[in-house]
Amino acid sequence: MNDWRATPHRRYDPLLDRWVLVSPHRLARPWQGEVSESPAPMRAAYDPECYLCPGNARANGKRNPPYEQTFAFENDFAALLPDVPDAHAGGPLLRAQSERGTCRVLCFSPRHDLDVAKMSVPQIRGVVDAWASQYSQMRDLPYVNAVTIFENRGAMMGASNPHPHGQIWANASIPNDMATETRMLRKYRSENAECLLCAYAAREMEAQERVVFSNEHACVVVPFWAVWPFEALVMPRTHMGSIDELAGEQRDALAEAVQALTSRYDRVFDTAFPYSMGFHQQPADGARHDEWHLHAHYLPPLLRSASIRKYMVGYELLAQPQRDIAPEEAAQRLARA
Ligand code: H2U
Ligand code: ZN
Repeated sequence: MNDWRATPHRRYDPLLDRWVLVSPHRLARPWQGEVSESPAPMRAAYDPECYLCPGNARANGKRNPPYEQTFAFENDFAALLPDVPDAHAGGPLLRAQSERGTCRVLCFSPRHDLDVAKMSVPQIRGVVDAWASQYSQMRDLPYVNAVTIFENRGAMMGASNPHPHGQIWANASIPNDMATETRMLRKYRSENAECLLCAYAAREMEAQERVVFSNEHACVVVPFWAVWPFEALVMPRTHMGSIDELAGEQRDALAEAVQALTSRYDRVFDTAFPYSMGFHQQPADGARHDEWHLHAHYLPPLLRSASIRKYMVGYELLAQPQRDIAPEEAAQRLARA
């Protein structure tokens, strides 16, 4: 049997229909880039300068209410706008079309210092409820066919403010990854008469090799085809297409899974682990999507320490994703953390 942990190989990502190059032997290479890390400064529970703290003025002068749990507002610098004239440019080479949409910001907590990784499960449950209600509201906007819920954590991932918050973008066209996953989930279902992620979750639960955490209704794995060193996939263990479909105890279970994963992340390198995370869910285009299985991807860049990250550069940008540490090794480090 081939030793997948020691030899270069490639793994197939059945959700995005692409290959990932895995080079687990490479972590032994010499590294002179390490920089010593000073611990992140402690943050106050309230920052009078923060544009997301309760009662404060935002960059455009609007004032936040004195919110006590979560708070959602229309992004003042939204990438998508609801009122844009319909326009197309045709031809095989210079194609373009206008795009309608709306963007919101969701503050997870009134506390400036309370990251998801430090929240209690009931507090994260409040965030899950806010994600679900924002999802339902934005999905029902007349021009919306896709809703993307995400969080950028940490300056390394481009977060503009340390106050715990995420974003939700809703737009008229189906984004690339949602389109690819829809195609792949549909194909798998028609060829195998079962859901790709129901089958995958069951398979991982049986093998236990890449499971980071699980409870009755949710599981967290480092996917077999992970690209980022400590990438994780969070899945409800029941088949459903979108986050609003989660029943009460499934929401608690998801909150517990998010807590288990993010707190482990912070322990791996004893730092506020940066990541981008987001939910993939069925297109909100009014069609039936029995093939769709809600899931969240966590994509953290750190590789060896609080300051040494994986770069997606030459080969990754120009050929295909590549990783060093084996997904099984990453899963075990996270499970143990
Ligand atoms: P990020 O940290 O992931 O960039 O999200 C913060 C968002 O908050 C960002 O999209 C918005 C920015 O446009 N924002 C406001 O809507 N109002 C403000 O006063 C500042 C930032
Ligand atoms: Zn704040």
